[in-house]
Amino acid sequence: MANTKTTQDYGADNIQVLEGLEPVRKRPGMYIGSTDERGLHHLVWEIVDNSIDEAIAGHCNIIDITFHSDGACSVSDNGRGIPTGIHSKTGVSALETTLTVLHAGGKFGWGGYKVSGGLHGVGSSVVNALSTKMEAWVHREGKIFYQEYKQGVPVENVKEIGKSKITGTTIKFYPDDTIFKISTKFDYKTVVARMRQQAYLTKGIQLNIIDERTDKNYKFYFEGGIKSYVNFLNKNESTIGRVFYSEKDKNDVSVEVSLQYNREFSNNIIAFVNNVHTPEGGTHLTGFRTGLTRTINKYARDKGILKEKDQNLTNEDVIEGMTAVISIKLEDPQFEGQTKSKLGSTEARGAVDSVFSEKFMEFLEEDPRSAKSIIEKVNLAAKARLAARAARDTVIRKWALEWMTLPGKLSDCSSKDPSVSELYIVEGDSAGGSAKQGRDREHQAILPLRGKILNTEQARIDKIFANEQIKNLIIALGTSIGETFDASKLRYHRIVIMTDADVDGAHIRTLLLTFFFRYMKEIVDGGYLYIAQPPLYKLTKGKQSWYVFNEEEKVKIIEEYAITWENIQRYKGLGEMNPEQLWETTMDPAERKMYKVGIEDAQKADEMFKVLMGGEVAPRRKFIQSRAKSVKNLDV
Ligand code: 0RA
Repeated sequence: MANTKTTQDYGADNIQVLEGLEPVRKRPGMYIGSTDERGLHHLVWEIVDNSIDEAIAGHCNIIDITFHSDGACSVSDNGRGIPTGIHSKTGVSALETTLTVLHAGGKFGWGGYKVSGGLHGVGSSVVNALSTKMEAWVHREGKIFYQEYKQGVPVENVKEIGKSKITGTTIKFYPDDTIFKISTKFDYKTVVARMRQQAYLTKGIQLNIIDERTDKNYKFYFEGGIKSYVNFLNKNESTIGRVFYSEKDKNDVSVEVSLQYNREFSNNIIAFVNNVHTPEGGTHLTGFRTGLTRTINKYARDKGILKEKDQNLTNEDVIEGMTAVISIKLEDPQFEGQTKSKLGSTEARGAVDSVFSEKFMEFLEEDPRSAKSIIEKVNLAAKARLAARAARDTVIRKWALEWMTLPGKLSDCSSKDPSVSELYIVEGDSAGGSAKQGRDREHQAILPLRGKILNTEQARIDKIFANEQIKNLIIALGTSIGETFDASKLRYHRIVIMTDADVDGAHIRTLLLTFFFRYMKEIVDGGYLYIAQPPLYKLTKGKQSWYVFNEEEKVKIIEEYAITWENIQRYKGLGEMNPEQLWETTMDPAERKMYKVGIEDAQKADEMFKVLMGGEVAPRRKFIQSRAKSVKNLDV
């Protein structure tokens, strides 16, 4: 095998760098994370990232990603073409080396580079190893070079197959179904979403997705790069001031920042290192926050808006309602934290702080209208913060005694062990009554909610504290809220939202979800939140009866047992069920169906909540109109 030959022929000092591909096939998860659909798509990202690197280096501006009808994926770029000359260390062509040798680190002696894919850049050789077949075409020096591989092993040497007037690289691969047992089918939507993000992050690049299996295609090109990204993120918001954008290198760190304020209270700051999202933040984000806070304070003070010496805007004030994208590129980034997605490189902090502060101050000076509305916005946030703190202190003081006692509405369970305790949040007093009688008293607590709870997307924290329904809920949960929130004090590890299967029920459920998303996200992240699934119908035939949970099931049973319509009982609300029925169908752990609430796509959920619950009416109307038909199934 070519790989074995390399290590033997070129000495021990190369062994650390060069390794055969056998370990990749033995333990694919170690290289691509998993062998499910995620891992499968990882192969595409890996190959595309290499072409994007060529674009970042300034040598390529078009990348085609094609899904062929025979199951292959190919990626073509118009870069310089991977060198096909003999690599001095391995004695084989650079092309073959790139595609057959596992890179330790990812940097290569022949002038290769690796900027993108900081977290997953394992190299094209890994993709090759996990493919039944791979083919490479290189247009370079007026010629076309070609090589084919099977499971990572070259079929023959690189050969010349023709002449060419262009330059570029095409890699085509067939994922191995003995490795990707679940599926080898690439998902168009997943690829489109990823390529959209990559296109934003690489200004001026054109990404074409061509799906020959379905004849669909998609083109991405954003002249503005991350500025276009900020516009996209703010598309449903009422914005404040113009979009800020800057780009500059400092001490070998390339820094790109774009931002714009809107009227929301929350912020949406997304950071990338070498085109990889860093949800845990890190030094680049710290640099941005410090620079932002200092610059706005200085500007406001210089302009006489902040008068008293000790009056200062906090970071919390200046990021309220901010949409920002921070994208930095640096060589050899260091990551830390649990998921290794928090940037630790110290040089990033200073570089982002200094580049951003300088350019943002220029922006404020040169665009006084934007500056004025931004300062007004952050000043308002500061005022609200002080007022909210005062109000909260008063409320908390008033509550201090109440915190000790559980709300009278709550029918608690006898177990004090959170891991086996459940809290049912039930719509209305009558359903609450049934649930209370039907429940397992040892493990199930019932909290009835009367009427509508507060729309927490629009309300400030002081209002939330004053709302009776929410107050009961917070006390029952035991965690407190806001700065004093403590997930370890949670009294129930299953919190079940149980509402009627009608529009009102859906509304209350959405309000509760909004509350948890906004103020107790850890409860969602921790997997503690559930939605109960009460039956829609009860079907009876003679002495037999069935509870059914959806229309399909209903039709099936009706046809099977020839049930007549007069028999069919539709539950309009939970209150119509007696305690035994409620227990049997919805609360008995052995029989019930529940949906676990998770944040599959936090950004999407956030957008959805904003559209549905936020202050802007137009996007909500648009959303509801566009979904009018499917709104019945609005299960968030
Ligand atoms: C290093 C050097 C050169 C080209 C590339 C890398 C390269 C790699 C990939 C991977 C996918 N597409 C690519 N395109 C180019 C050539 C250096 C030179 O010509 O001087």
